[in-house]
Amino acid sequence: MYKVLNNDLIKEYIDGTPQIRSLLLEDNETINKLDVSEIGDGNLNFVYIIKSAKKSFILKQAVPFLRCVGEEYPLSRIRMTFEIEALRIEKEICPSFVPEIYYDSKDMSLVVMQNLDSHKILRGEMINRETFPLLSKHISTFLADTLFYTTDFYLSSAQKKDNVKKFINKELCKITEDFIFTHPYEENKTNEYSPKLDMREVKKFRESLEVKKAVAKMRYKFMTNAQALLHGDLHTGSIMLNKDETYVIDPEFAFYGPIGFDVGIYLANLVMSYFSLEKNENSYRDYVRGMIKDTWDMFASKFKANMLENEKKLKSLQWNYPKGMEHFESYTDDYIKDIFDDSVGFMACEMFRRTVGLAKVADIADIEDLERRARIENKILKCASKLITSKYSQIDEIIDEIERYATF
Ligand code: SR1
Ligand code: MG
Repeated sequence: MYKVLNNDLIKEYIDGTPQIRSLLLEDNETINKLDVSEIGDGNLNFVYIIKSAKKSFILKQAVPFLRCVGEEYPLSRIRMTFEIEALRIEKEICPSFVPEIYYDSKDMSLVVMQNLDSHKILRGEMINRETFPLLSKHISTFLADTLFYTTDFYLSSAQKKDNVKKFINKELCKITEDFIFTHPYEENKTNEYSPKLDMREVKKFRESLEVKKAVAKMRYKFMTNAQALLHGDLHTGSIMLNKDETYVIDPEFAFYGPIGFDVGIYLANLVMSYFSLEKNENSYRDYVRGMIKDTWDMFASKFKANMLENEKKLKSLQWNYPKGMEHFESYTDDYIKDIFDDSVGFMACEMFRRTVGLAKVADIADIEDLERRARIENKILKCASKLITSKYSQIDEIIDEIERYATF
């Protein structure tokens, strides 16, 4: 039966659950030998690290409300079931980028997994100006593979539809629909503005026909375009890494949606880190610019390779004629261009919501000089308005645009 755990109840729970007790303790050892601490700083769940002399693991539990708001915002615990199912699929596709799961309980809405104790959260690492030479290679592979091997291009028609049904993640999709695509563009009590933010800038994008129509289009795509199984919340707080390894965590928002959503959310978080840099941080600026470019370029070429390799294997009748592969390649290029356009649109939506919505990014929210913070936020809002209302054909144009708005 479900109950919300705390430091003491976790020990009792482990004592009564042989599958996880045996990971930590010998039969004759007492549960008091365990060290339990809550380390969660996310918006939704509670995360504990549990250590014994021999091992440690992470226990993550969903509670029946939204953690960052409190019990007055009920949220069903089913999100943990989506997280567990998504972790399993992602692990199968990308074993080296997804933590090991040791145990799960849908009744208790919890998962017990690998403690990534030699890894840190990417957002914090970027705030500390750390660099990771393998990150873009790893993340672009995670994106290209999870987002290709869950599409209709790879799965059978029936399997894809079963997956779509399995991942009808109504409540967390509604959170995204509200907090990314709705509330930031209206007067809403959940919005939060930094004290010195120029509210004229907020009014401007909220009352721009072009911006409102473009956001409405992205919202509708998010709700209807079931292309692939998305992570659904791939910001820099959902990645743990060190110089050699990269892990993607927290896929509770997983559902079948537009591929550009995962790509765009990740890129937007790099862009916001870029905007947060000080004038003299030239080399880190080059590094972040390189991350944006490499992530997109490597994602696009790996996704294309997946498409072509798979089509060759299947030799489907549709393209089985002398110029067929050439035509399929051209179709693939068009498909990837659509993903690019979507990624830019979703990137802009994430920039708006992290500036005026409830959930901020520490890269900017932790800037103590409030005048400087507001100046950066104004630039982000202007840049997001431009990105979402313009047409681009390649990533370098996006990077140039961002640079123009960041104006150091
Ligand atoms: C209101 S919940 C805020 C956000 O936390 C998660 O990480 C998602 O990004 C969600 O939109
Ligand atoms: Mg999360």
